[in-house]
Amino acid sequence: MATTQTHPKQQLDAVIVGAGFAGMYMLHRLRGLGLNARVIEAGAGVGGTWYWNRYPGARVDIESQEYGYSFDEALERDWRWTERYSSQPELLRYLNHVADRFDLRRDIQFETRVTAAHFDDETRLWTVKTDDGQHFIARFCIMATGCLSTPKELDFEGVDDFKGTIYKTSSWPHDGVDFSGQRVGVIGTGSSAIQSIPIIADQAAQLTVFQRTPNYSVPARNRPLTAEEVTDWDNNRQAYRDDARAQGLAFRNEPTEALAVETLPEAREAEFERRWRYGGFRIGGAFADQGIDMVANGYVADFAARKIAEIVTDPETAATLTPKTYPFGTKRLCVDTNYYATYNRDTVSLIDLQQTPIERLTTTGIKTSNADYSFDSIVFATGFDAMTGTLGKIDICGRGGVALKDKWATGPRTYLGLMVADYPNLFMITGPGSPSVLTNMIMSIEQHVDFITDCIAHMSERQMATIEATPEAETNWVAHVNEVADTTLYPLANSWYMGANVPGKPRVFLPYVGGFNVYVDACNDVVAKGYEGFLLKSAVG
Ligand code: N01
Repeated sequence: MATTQTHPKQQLDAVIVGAGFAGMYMLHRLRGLGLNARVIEAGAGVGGTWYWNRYPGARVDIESQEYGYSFDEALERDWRWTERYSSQPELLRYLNHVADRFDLRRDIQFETRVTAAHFDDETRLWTVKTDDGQHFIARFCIMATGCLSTPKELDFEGVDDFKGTIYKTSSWPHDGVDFSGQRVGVIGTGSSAIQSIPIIADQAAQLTVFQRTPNYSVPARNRPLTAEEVTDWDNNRQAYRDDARAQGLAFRNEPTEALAVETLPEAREAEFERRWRYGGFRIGGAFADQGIDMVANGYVADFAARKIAEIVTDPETAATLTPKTYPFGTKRLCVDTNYYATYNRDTVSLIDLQQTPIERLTTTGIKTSNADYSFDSIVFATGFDAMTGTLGKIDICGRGGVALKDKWATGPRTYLGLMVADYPNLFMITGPGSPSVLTNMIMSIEQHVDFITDCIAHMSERQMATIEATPEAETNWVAHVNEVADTTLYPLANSWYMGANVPGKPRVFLPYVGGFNVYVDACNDVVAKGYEGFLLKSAVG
C-alpha cells in the first residue's frame, strides 16, 4: 500500500477501477473516444485474477484460443497459445503483452487501491479516493473490479497461533513455493484447490485435504496445441468466435436440444462418456434438461459418481469425494488434471469436515473435532466473496449520498448488471445480474466494454451529461434475473453463485442465467430503442 500524503485533485473524464482483462480493454476503448481515462489498480502489475492467483496448477478452464481478446485481429494473429488450457504464467505474459502492445501502462496507476467513489448531485461528477490520499474528479466511474477478486476472510479460530506458514491460493507468493519434504494441509476443495492439490501432492511429504463439501470435477485433458489446431483456429477464427457468441455460455460447448429423460440409457451413457473423454465443460451441457430437471440431472450425477468410484481405489475415500447434497453443475463445475487419482497416493489423505469439523488452528496445525494434525504449511483455498464483495469494500455513494452497500443490503439490484438506479455514470463491467461468471468471461467483458463505449459516444453526440438506470427498469430486471434462476436447479446449492459461501450474505442468485446470446439480444434491443430503461439527462436538464 502506498503512503498517505496530500495530493491535488486530478480531473479526468473517467476513472476505471481495476487493470484485469476488463479494465485494460476499457482503457483502450475510452482512449479511442479521446477521453482522458485513468486506471487505478491495487496490484503491482496488470492481470487482475491472473496477477493474484498464482497457486501451483492455476490455469484457465475455457480453451485458450477462445479465452483471449477478440477485439483486435492483429493481436489475435500474432499471439500463440501453447496449450489447450493456458497456465497462469502464460496468461499473465499475454496480458503484459497486451499492455505493452497498446501502451496501456502510462495510464494505469499501480499499487493503489480505490477506497471511495461519491457522486456529487450538483456537479454530476464522481470523486474517487484512493488509499494513498489521492482524489480524482471524473464524469464516469467504471468498476472493472472482477467477479472473484475479494477472498473470503480466514474466519478460523486460532489462525494467528499457527507457527508454520500460511498460504492463500488467491494471493500466492510471486516466487512460488517449494513444498518438498513438508507436511501440508489444504482447506477447501473448489476449483483452486482441485487444480493445486495434485501438484502440491507431487512435492509434499504428506498432504492432508480438509473437505467441507465435495465438488464435481471433470478431466481437462490438457495438452499442447497441435500445429493443425493452431492453423485451424487461424483459418476459422471469425466463424468460431461467431459460433461462441451465439451460445449461452459464450464458448463453443456443443449445445443440444436432446433431453436426457427421452434418451435411451445406452445412448445417454455414450454421450456422457464421449463428453467426459473430450474433457472440460462439455459434459455440463450433454442434455438440455440436466440443469432444470432433477431426474435428468440425476443421470449425469450418477455418471460422475461412477467415474469417481472407478478412479479412486479406496471406496470410503471415493464415497467422501462424491457430492450428494446438490445437483450436478449447480456449484461451479471444476476442471482438473489428476485430481481424483491424487487420493490414491499413500502420502495423501482426505478429512471429511462434515463428520469432523475444524475446531481451530493450533500452534502446530489444525484441530478437528476428533484429531490434531501437524503441518509445516497450511494452504487456504477457501474462495471469494463473489460478485459483490469488492464493490462492497469500496464506499460507493450515489445520488443523495445513498451507500451502495445499503441499497444492496438484501442483494444486488442492477439493470442488466451494468448500472444501478441513482448512481449516474457509474458502470460495472460484468456486474451482478449479467451472465458474467456463467460464460467465457472474456466475451462477456468485451460485450460490456463495447456497450459502455457506445453509450458514452452516444451521450457525447447528444451532449448528454448523465445516464442511469430507471428504478422501474432495475426492478423489472432484478425480477427477471430471479425468475430465470428459479427455472433452474441452481438455487438448490449452497454455492458462491447464491452468496451462500459467505456467512450473513443474502441468499440471491448473483449472475444472469438466461444465456449470453439471449442477454446480448436484450442489450441490443435496449440500445435500438434509444437506451430503453435508462434515463439520459443533458447538462442543463
Ligand atoms: O473457491 P470455492 P475457489 N471451512 O468457493 C471451502 C474461479 N476459479 O477459489 O463448498 C472449511 O469454489 C469451500 O467449502 P464449501 C471459479 O469460478 C476458476 O476454489 O463452501 N471449508 C470450498 O470447498 C471458481 O468457482 C479457475 O462447503 C471451507 C472451498 O473452500 C471460483 O473461482 C480456477 C470454509 C472454496 O471453493 C472460486 O474457486 C480457480 C470453511 N470455513 C478458481 N470456507 C479456473 O479457471 C470455505 N471452504 C480453472
